[in-house]
Amino acid sequence: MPEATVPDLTEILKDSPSNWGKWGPDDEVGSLNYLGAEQVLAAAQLIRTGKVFTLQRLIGDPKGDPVWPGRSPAERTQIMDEATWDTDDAPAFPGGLHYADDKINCFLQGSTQYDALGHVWFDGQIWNGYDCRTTVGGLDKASVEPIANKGVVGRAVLLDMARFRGKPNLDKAETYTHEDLQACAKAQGVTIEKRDIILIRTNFLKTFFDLGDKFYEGFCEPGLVYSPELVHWFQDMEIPNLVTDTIANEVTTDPNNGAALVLHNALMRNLGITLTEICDLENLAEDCAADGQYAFFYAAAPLKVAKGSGAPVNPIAVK
Ligand code: UVW
Repeated sequence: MPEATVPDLTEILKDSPSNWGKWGPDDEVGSLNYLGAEQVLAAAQLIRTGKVFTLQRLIGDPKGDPVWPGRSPAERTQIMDEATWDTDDAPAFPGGLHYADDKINCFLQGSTQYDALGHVWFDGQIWNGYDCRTTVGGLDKASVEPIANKGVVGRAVLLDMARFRGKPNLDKAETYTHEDLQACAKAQGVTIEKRDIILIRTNFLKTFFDLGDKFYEGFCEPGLVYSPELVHWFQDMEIPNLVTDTIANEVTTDPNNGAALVLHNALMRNLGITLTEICDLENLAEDCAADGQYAFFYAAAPLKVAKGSGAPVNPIAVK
């Protein structure tokens, strides 16, 4: 679609629902307010075998780190190692201590991560109506810090869209709706309950490793596609957190209007739903297919980064 004909997000989302003010004028965690002690205790009942799955991708993967176009992969630099002590000016510690040190230069959204609620906006306002100027020089409002302080714990369901569609991975620009999510859940024999954390497997990032640089040609990830009905469903279901194995959680360019990341705005900016991206759901999905248990205990807390627009995370699923 030529850019000139792409409507503004203001126009696309003019009737889209909002949760601004629902948790007070100072709220910075949005729909995570749906997760309290009751949800944690109910989720704990799903722990049956003690199987643990970590859902983060490797940072500094020798095979490459998939990132949003324009971001660069993490760079790990070795600062100290045994070679440090090959030189005469090496630090000498009493007792002969040697050690390894390193650092990473990494986009906060450059690996598996939670987006802060203030990460995206349009029309001059971020989540809860805060002025977008509060993002200048770092997020004074709705940064990742309050999410990190709260933590995310509850019942999660895995919706394996790739397996549901009978393919190893979803294709570039392939879309699905909330109705497809429900059909997938039904086929898997699991019910999506109110306040569930929703995990969606596409295995699309397999193509990053298969295609190399060609992965970014005509970049358009598969994912959920905006409709008013979908946004109402997420609101009515009180979904606190949407977790996917793609870089940006939704179809990159909406095929119906040509706009980019419409759901980032409809779900995150307007409803306060936290987005978690670039997860590795492969081991978990394999296990769910084997034992048929698609609902489980989920816990995650991004790193506490002051004013951060997001932060890396290693979520954990326990069955
Ligand atoms: C953008 O918002 C551009 O990307 P992401 O949500 O993947 O960090």
